[in-house]
Amino acid sequence: MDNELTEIADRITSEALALGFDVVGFTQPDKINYAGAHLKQFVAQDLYGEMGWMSDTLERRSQPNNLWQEVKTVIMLGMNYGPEQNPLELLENKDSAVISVYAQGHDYHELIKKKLKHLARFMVGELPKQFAIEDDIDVKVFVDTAPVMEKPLAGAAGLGWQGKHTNLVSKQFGSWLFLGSIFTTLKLPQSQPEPDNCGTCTACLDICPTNAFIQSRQIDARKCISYLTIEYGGHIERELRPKMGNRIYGCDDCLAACPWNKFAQLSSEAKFHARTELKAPELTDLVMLNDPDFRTLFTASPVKRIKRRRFIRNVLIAIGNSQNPKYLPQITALLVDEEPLIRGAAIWAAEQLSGADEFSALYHQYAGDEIDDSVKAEWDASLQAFSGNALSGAKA
Ligand code: B12
Ligand code: SF4
Ligand code: SF4
Repeated sequence: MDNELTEIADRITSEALALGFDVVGFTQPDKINYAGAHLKQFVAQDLYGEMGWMSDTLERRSQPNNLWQEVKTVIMLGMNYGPEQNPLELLENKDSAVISVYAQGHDYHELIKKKLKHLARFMVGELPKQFAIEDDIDVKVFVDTAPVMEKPLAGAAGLGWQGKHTNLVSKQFGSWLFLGSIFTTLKLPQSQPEPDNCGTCTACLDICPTNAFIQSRQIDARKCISYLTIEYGGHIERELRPKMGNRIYGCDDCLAACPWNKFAQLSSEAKFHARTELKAPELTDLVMLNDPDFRTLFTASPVKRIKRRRFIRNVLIAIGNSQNPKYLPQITALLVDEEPLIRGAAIWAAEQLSGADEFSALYHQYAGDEIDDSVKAEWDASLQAFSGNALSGAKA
């Protein structure tokens, strides 16, 4: 019987690899009981910001059996999305934007979900024909947005270990693995978990531009640039804006700093390769995108999800960090954009790139007509920054 279960697991593995997954492992739902306590701590400390679904789904997420009572085995699958170029190199050109590696190609949710469903159909339809399985096989597939703790499960299933940056690191693929899972009622043998191979290294914690790590393996999502640029829908805190540099969608710094990336390889999935126009697009081209052009440029890309409003906010922050006054005419045009979020970011960008007289002229021309309170507050904060700096002689 045990031999047959091992054969079934091997058959699932070979099918998954044929479908394009790079790593596969098996674990049982009770192997991550420790993670539920950490998740509860994360939620209790309010580290999740506006991702309200984290507290809403807390009980279901904290243990796979709370999500689905009947699950006996969790199959964890990983796809390598290793980039061609070290993403840290792109941070140097302040006039081009950096989109995180995972979003430079095709949306992984869609692609992985399709493959997971394929594998699930194989398990339900083909396995019973090939093996003497008495009970019906039931399966559910999950990727990313579902209430599943993918990283601890992947660690338990031997795909790698949770590094100090909290993401799963693999000896073979470094930090560049997307994760997905299949829950099944079939009881299968477990894989050997991978031990923690971080040792005394702290490269990922040290590199974080916003100091988002409270300690090793504990992130304050509210400070993470990935959260700020993708999940957060408001005016980003003023102190964090300069630290964002030219990162306009997500951030890869902690991932890219990991020494285990030395064994990483370019993804074998062509759809994950960077689209040329998304590798290092010019800020000047991005900032003027209207809604239809934004949708066209980001067709099938995860970037589309944040809509033009958040996207242009992010681009304007990158422009504010460029130290290049050539953008002032474009910024000025956006001071009257219909979106308050965009007007607010345009004010901050104008503050960064103009002198006191120029800013004062903009203030007198536009601030009086502003009707949104949050944008009025941006005008006031920028004006105050000028008067504060004028006193210290820093910005005039
Ligand atoms: C919410 C979320 C985010 C949030 C929060 C990030 C985070 N680290 O939790 C934000 C928006 C910031 C984010 C950013 C990113 N994300 Co994200 N995200 C998720 C999501 C949906 C849930 C993660 C979660 O549950 N977080 C809550 C915390 C509590 O969980 P945790 O980190 O697993 O917590 C463990 C440790 O922190 C530890 N712990 C907690 N407290 C304490 C205390 C002590 C004392 C100790 C010792 C340990 C400890 O125990 C916990 C359990 O093991 C998952 C998909 C999923 N369903 O799992 C993707 C996921 C984690 N994201 C992913 C990616 C790729 C990213 C980015 C790289 C994207 C980018 N380039 O911008 C960044 C990386 C930022 C980073 N350093 O984490 C991938 C990671 C793949 C991998 N190899 O691990 C996932 C798995 C999506 C996927 N299906 O592939 N993400
Ligand atoms: S993704 Fe960037 S901002 Fe977020 S924790 Fe990592 S280095 Fe810090
Ligand atoms: S950079 Fe160092 S500490 Fe961070 S995950 Fe990689 S090995 Fe671990």
